[in-house]
Amino acid sequence: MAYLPSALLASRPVSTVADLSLIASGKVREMYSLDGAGDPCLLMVASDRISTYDAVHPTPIPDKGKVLTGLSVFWFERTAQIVSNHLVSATEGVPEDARGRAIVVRRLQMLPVECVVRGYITGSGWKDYLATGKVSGVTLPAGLRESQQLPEPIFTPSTKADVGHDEAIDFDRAAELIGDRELMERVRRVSIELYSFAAAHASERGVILADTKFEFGVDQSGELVIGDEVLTPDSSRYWPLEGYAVGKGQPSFDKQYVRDWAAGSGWDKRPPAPAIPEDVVAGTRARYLEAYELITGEPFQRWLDRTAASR
Ligand code: Q0N
Repeated sequence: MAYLPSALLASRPVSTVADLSLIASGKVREMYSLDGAGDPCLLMVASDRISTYDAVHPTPIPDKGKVLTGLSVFWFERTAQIVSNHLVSATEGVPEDARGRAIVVRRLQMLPVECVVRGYITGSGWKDYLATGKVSGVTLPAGLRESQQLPEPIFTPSTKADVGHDEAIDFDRAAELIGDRELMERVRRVSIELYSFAAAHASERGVILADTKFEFGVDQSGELVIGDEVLTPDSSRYWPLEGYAVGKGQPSFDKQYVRDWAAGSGWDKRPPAPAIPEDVVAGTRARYLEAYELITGEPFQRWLDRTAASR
């Protein structure tokens, strides 16, 4: 075998995700270790898997992972003036078989709190409001109706429950969990600023950003950095402005085809989720591409070209 200097061996680009070690996995995404010559990095990979009613379907939605990754990168690039983020590269260091649906990120120490911002009252927030008049300890005005816009965006943190759903917590509990009240105050301010920035952008394009979830970490120097995916349809509720009306639940921009089909399919919404028919897959894929192009104002093909392997 030909001699290769060890420096070259160590930095040789990985050509397949299969060669990496998995360090964390979610329902539809994976995180791999990617420690090359430089800083400790990770590869965050978005799959084409889709979940509805908290269950993952066995049928993928082609290009969903690329749409979500492209949207995350779009928002990372446009919100860097608000807060630093973990994005390192969407090209260099991304294995060829993950191009377009993966990014190299900085390794952070993640804060154990999910940072939810709500501009509209819906989902678990609506349920909590009906039961208590509050969401995550934030008292809301009486008489709100489902899907109504709130007087101002609210920060409603939650924690990952051991099993089942995230658990709403109040600000004091969140501060306690991260052990630094000043840092938690910065997290809240930054979260609301990110939401407001993105909601204003979306509304110019005929889309309501009802709510969203951020995950933050700190880097080696202790600086606050936003991680995970940001402002994607998987981490946010995007509603078409057209047809929006208070007093009822709103259709989801991306998953409504699957939910409508599931409602008529006889599935009891408990795992395992059923296979998705071809026409529903095609309609859902079209919605993801439409969301990408609506929100970014750019053709999806430009993302594919930008991230295509050069060899
Ligand atoms: C990290 N998660 C949870 C499935 C799990 N930049 C980072 N550094 C270190 N750890 C993490 C990140 C990030 N982001 C976050 N697990 C590890 C959320 N997901 C992310 C996608 O894969």
